Amino acid sequence: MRDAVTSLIQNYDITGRYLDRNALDTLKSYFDSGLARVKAAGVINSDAAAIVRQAGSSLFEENPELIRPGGNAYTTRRYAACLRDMDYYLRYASYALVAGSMDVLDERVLQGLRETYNSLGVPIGPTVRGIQLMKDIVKREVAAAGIEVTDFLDQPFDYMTRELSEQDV
Ligand SMILES: CCC1=C(C)/C(=C/C2=NC(=C\c3[nH]c(/C=C4\NC(=O)[C@H](C)[C@H]4CC)c(C)c3CCC(=O)O)/C(CCC(=O)O)=C2C)NC1=O
Repeated sequence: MRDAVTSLIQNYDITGRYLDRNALDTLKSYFDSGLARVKAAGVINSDAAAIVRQAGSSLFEENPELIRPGGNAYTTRRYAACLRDMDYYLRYASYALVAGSMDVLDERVLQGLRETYNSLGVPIGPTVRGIQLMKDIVKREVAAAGIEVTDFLDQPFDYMTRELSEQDV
């Protein structure tokens, strides 16, 4: 599992280069946003259960067929599995925010996920919508906490969305 710094060092080491202007700019921007990343993870941590619950309610309001007979989140077990998945996405998003790298998402969350979902009939569209709803809530809460540098917030949520939605060619 890599973070912004180890990824960069690995890339430069492969070709035996010193850290050039580009590398230093990348590092500077990561460290400049460091405290804000940590604070954002703190906001997520302090309200994770409510974020998941709220995003889940909105998702089922928008897509009531999911929790009706025949829906993938119908029955208490599958409903709980769905919210548990949302909780995974939120927790790993908070790790990726702090790491400044999406590597943890590739390694721990996304690998084989689409295949698993396809085999269980878990619909990707609404899953992605759930991830986006959590993103919106997190952005609101982070802004409300007065954290200023926040352009990194979308990244992990949008990354998971993109990777999950990607079509096989
Ligand atoms: C940390 C990385 C990680 C992820 C991401 C993960 C996902 C994951 N979600 C699963 C199931 C599931 N996932 C869902 C999710 C949903 N159904 C819907 O209709 C909604 C759109 C959506 C919620 C937003 C459901 C309902 C199941 C159970 C499906 C079944 O057993 O029939 C399964 C199958 C095994 C199980 O039930 O536990 C996995 C592996 N597991 C992991 O270890």
